[in-house]
Amino acid sequence: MTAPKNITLYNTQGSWWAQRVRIALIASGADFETIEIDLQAKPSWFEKVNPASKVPAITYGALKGSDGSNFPENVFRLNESAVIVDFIARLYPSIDYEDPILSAKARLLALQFEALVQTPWTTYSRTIDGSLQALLDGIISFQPFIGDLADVKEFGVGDLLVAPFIGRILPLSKHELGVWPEGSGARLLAALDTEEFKPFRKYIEKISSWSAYQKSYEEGALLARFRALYSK
Ligand SMILES: N[C@@H](CCC(=O)N[C@@H](CS)C(=O)NCC(=O)O)C(=O)O
Repeated sequence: MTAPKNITLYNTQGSWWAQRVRIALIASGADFETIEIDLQAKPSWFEKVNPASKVPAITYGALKGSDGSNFPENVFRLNESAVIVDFIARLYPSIDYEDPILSAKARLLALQFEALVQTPWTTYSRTIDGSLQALLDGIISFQPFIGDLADVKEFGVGDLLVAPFIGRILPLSKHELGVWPEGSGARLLAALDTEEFKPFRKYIEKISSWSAYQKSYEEGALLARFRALYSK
């Protein structure tokens, strides 16, 4: 295959969808450029990059040093974080597990996380009477999908799809950043600190130790985004 072309990422710090793509690009070792988009004041040309007007989006093959407003019409552009990550994985296969079985397990984990944890977490953290028990039940059903992945030292596409979401549960809880009664974050942390949730904590530790994840993530920006979102 010919060498990959220049990738430009249209990013917003604090966006978890964009963080997926940042992790993929950092893990790939690609020489990519980043253009920050202020979602409160999007530039008029941004709709040309992504008609859905959302981050993340990428261009592939644009000249380096573009400010985003002046790339040629025929440059390839792509949106939707999971599709962009797949595209990057085709260009840089090393961002996924070499073992197809581990790759499939991690993708299944990401899918199950969305169904079993993401939804009850959103309800718990964004509604005043969300159920802690429903969230804990979801995590218990999710844990078997972690299996041996928490012990494997490698990382893959499934892990990076889930990382921005699983990675913020602990910091947001610690800083009580939810639309929830005060102390809800502390109650969740106390529950997760028990033996029953050891696999979940272990998997979060694995993600947190990943250098591509660490480099993709600035806790200050994440907390600021949620403080603004929740007017806290
Ligand atoms: N399904 C899309 C979701 C992207 C998305 O919703 N991005 C948010 C930021 S986290 C956005 O750009 N929203 C537009 C806005 O706030 O105006 C993906 O996976 O890329």
